[in-house]
Amino acid sequence: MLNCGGKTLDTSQPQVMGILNVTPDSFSDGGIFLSVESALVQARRMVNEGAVIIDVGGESTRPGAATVTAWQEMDRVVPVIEAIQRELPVIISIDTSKPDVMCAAVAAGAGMINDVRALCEEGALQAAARCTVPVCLMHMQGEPRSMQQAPQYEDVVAEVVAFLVGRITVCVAAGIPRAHLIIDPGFGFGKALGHNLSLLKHLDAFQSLALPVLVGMSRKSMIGAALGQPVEQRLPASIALAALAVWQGATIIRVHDVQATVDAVKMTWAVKKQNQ
Ligand code: YH5
Repeated sequence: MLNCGGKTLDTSQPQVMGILNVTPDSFSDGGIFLSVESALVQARRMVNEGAVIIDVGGESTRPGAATVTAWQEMDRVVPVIEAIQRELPVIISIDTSKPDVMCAAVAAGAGMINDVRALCEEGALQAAARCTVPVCLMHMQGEPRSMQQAPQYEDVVAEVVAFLVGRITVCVAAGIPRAHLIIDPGFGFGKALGHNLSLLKHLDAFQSLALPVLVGMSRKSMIGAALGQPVEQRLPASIALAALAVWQGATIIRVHDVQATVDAVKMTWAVKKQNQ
């Protein structure tokens, strides 16, 4: 059980996290009210479909995406977090690397920090320690702008595990309880197809850290690279990847398509827990 700012997350069985992007390109209209309303509609739907966590992100990490200031990011995510917190019985995760956004989001009701930069930004470690909510530490090689240019590893699994071990040590030294940490190999973040496949094939290696494992593979380019499919045709493959992750011990599955993933996760879990 994880205490996510007053709401409990049961980590003894796999859970689905729904993705809620609140970057301007995810809305046709720029108006604040309209974007909060449409974010709420999406969040409601994901909760009805079985999402236990909603991951709210206001910064695009796509290669080539515009950089945003902390103020811009807060303007986008805080009203959405407040609205979800008011209405829905769900844990809200804030997908950010910026210390000021972490604090503002947690003050608005977020119960988890999801940082693709693993609290490496200036001040993020201290901010997260003061927030006292669970933190997901993700591995990335390089920076979003250039990470996919020439990802290189000698042994991708060992290197990602070693990076996370190092970040866990740094977090604990900064006052974040080990029991508040979640780890993520960072599928697609500075990884070629073979690296992503190795990480999934050996995902059980992350169990050695004895922390909940979060994975995000939904609709990602690794599927495009393996199958040659455009993003709108990646649901069946995303489901297969989610099932394989659960089979190997993943606890939180971050996805766009909640309903289909919840079914796949429940079924995989039923087989995994079957004792005979
Ligand atoms: C993650 O893995 N990923 S944002 C490209 C796509 C589809 C999806 C075009 N935040 C993760 O979801 N946080 C993101 O295909 C994340 N783990 C954690 N913890 C990228 C994304 C995406 C990118």
